[in-house]
Amino acid sequence: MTTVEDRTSGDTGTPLDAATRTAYRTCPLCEAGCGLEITLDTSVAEPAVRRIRGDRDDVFSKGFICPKGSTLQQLHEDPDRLRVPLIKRDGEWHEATWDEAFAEVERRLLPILDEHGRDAAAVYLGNPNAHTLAGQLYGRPLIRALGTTNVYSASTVDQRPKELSSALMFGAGLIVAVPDLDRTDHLFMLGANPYASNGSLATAPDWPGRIEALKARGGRLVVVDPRRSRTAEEADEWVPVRPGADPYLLAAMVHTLFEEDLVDLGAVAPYVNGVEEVRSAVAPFTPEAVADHAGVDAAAIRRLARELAAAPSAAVYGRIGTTTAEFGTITSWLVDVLNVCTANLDRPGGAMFAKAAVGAANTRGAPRRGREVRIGRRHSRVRGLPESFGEFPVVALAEEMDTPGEGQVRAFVCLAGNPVLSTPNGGRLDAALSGLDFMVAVDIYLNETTRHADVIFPAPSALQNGHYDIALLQLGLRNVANWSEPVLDLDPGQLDEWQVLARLALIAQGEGSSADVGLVDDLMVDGLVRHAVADEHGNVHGRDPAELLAALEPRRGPPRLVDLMLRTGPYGDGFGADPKGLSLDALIATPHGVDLGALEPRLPDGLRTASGMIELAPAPIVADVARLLAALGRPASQGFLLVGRRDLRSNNSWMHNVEVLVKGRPRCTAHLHPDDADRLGLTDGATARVTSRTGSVAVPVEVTDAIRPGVVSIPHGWGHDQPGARLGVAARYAGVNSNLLADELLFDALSGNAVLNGIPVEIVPEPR
Ligand SMILES: Nc1nc2c(c(=O)[nH]1)N[C@H]1C(S)=C(S)[C@@H](COP(=O)(O)OP(=O)(O)OC[C@H]3O[C@@H](n4cnc5c(=O)[nH]c(N)nc54)[C@H](O)[C@@H]3O)O[C@H]1N2
Ligand SMILES: Nc1nc2c(c(=O)[nH]1)N[C@H]1C(S)=C(S)[C@@H](COP(=O)(O)OP(=O)(O)OC[C@H]3O[C@@H](n4cnc5c(=O)[nH]c(N)nc54)[C@H](O)[C@@H]3O)O[C@H]1N2
Ligand code: SF4
Ligand SMILES: [Mo]
Repeated sequence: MTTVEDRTSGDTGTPLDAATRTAYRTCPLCEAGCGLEITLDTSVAEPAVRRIRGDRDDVFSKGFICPKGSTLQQLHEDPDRLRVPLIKRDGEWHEATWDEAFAEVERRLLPILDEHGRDAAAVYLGNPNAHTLAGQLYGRPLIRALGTTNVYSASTVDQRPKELSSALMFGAGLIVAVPDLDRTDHLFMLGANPYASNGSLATAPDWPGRIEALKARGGRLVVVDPRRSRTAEEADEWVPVRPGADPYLLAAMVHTLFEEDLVDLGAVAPYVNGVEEVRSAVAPFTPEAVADHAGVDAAAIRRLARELAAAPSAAVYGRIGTTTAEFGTITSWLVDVLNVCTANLDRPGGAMFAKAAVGAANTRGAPRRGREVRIGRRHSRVRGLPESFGEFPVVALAEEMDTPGEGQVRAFVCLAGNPVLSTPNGGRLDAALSGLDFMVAVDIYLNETTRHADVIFPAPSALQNGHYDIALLQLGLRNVANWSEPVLDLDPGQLDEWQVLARLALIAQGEGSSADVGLVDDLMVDGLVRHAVADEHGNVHGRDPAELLAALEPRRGPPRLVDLMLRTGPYGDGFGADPKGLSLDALIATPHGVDLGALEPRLPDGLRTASGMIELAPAPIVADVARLLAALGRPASQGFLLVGRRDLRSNNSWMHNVEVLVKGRPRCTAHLHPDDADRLGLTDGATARVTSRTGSVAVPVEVTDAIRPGVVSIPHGWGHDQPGARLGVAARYAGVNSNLLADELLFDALSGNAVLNGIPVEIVPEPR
């Protein structure tokens, strides 16, 4: 019998007797980027996937995959996956040709922009944009073509605070210090559960294996989490912090370092500004002052700080539990303050910077030269929330749609996103979407969000796409480069996703719905070539752009752009300058990837701040510390605080239509501590009604002592019982939308990031 476990470890037990072909592809589902070995049956007219398992020869993942990796097959074959464009007329969906669908966008979108101005259109970029070449490369040109300032993305329900603190401290949003997991002696982790998530903002396959190796070599793992997560189970110490209180814990740890004279900047000392400002900023946060608030006693806080300082090497790492919080930016900053102040920044075993082969800000231009990072250059119309990195916080999206007046959003372009399930007060957004004049989506499903669209363009399945992790490899725990060729052809007449984005851009620019996508593509490559030859520190400085463009022939689209970026990147062949260097051809010849080595110290040259220094005390963050201090005086909430969690078999909102992943015990449940359950009269399997300011859900309870009393945990991405969605499997395992409870009024003031953890809720038993 083939069990699910067998299957997901990659072995279907089916003998591969037929004529087969083997393809290799990086899994695009999460940030781990595992190598997949995909066997195709070629004895049939349409090559069909027979088996997907971990690629044992992948230079980074070495055969590891999680249960999701092999489901690229199920996703590809899912009968609910959209394959042709859809147009909605009088509430009914009609299959359309590509030309008809683009014509419909032109016919309906342009008059809205003409009448109400460019800002009348809003764009939302969902998470998969970071996992597709189309999204990574052609999303921005579409935004530029739309000319709207109403740009939103999943980044403000995710990592924006870390991008902001990193930009202010090191010079760019993706110059993020990652824990050197494979060499560290001490990993201090907050708000992350890589046993479920496989790691985030720290790219490496097989976090579980790497954590086990850490333990095997005598290293120490401390996990700070209100839940005793799977990762906390593996830890030497679990610190059950109160939701949202990480900044108090960290500030008191920094305070302790100063108080006990343990601050040691190590090798980066000559490049650090602002140490004294940090000392005074954390002065009020004594361990005694924060202990109650943080839910961690003062002696433990001091000990945690001393252990961090004493470890031969250590890395502090914070993830979604720390960024989707009221003081997300301060917390993200304090994580790196601790790394710097314990001599752990930029050294093996500490927190280091990748040297990516493609696209990184810290491999371009002059060493130590960068521009001032500016935030809040604009403010949102209704609530005046600040822009960052060219985007408004997504907590402002619904109100921009449902608040009448000059500048109201009337049209919506949703690219690979499901904000009804993934952003706060999903109920309000759901209603706001139904009031729009026009919406267009690019997606693979007709789901809770895209059901509101007037036109949906289908994106190809991952097996039909080429792939390179431009963004994620900038956060690599090792330097690697890996290109994936498309495994299967596009369907006859089907457009690639980049072509869809390019055609939408051309429509928005007024070029017409049948203009040639080559226009957008050529403009992109021209721009990149011009930048490359102008970079005095690059490997093609001063070369003739025409020569480079000729050498990139005959490729078009993402392969051409990736080839250019590889060749002009830090390991590139420089179009002949270094014949052994990287190019797309070189990567195609090495389908298991190229290992470029362990992380190496990159400072000070890798800094891109305006000062050329590490800014340990960025002014906007230090100013915000007053808010943190003020909140310390706030009476602790008496009710419950809602936090989320992830499950290994789930991926945000969109993989619940894969039967092998969702079957079995229900995963959308509320975790409650036994003491709380007793007090409320709730037992395992009973239904609780959980209510916040914004909404209410009825959800089955799982009683577990793996959670701090006073905290309830419900995973996000569920609630698939919406009429009009076309998700046959997911509807049978619907669950509830936890973001009906998340409140759009709760956000990190500095970054605008949503608070998704630590939401005040009430719980009562639901009568049967
Ligand atoms: N309460 C709570 N809410 C959260 C979080 C949390 O921890 N708690 N986490 C937040 C985080 S970290 C994130 S990243 C966001 C995610 O927020 P979103 O990006 O809005 O949501 P996803 O569920 O990732 O939805 C992705 C969409 O892209 C579609 N899709 C999948 N592959 C492709 C493709 O190749 N091309 C195209 N065009 N579409 C594709 C899917 O069908 C789906 O509609 O959710 C956030 N929301
Ligand atoms: N299987 C799976 N993998 C995924 C995803 C998925 O949905 N499923 N999503 C992907 C995406 S988009 C992302 S961004 C990453 C996220 O990757 P992770 O950050 O590792 O995400 P989680 O597994 O949700 O772990 C967050 C932890 O924070 C804890 N937490 C909640 N509130 C607090 C708090 O106030 N303080 C502290 N210290 N901890 C808190 C939660 O209990 C939880 O254990 O995962 C990626 N990988
Ligand atoms: S860990 Fe992530 S990248 Fe690796 S197989 Fe699973 S979903 Fe894919
Ligand atoms: Mo995310």
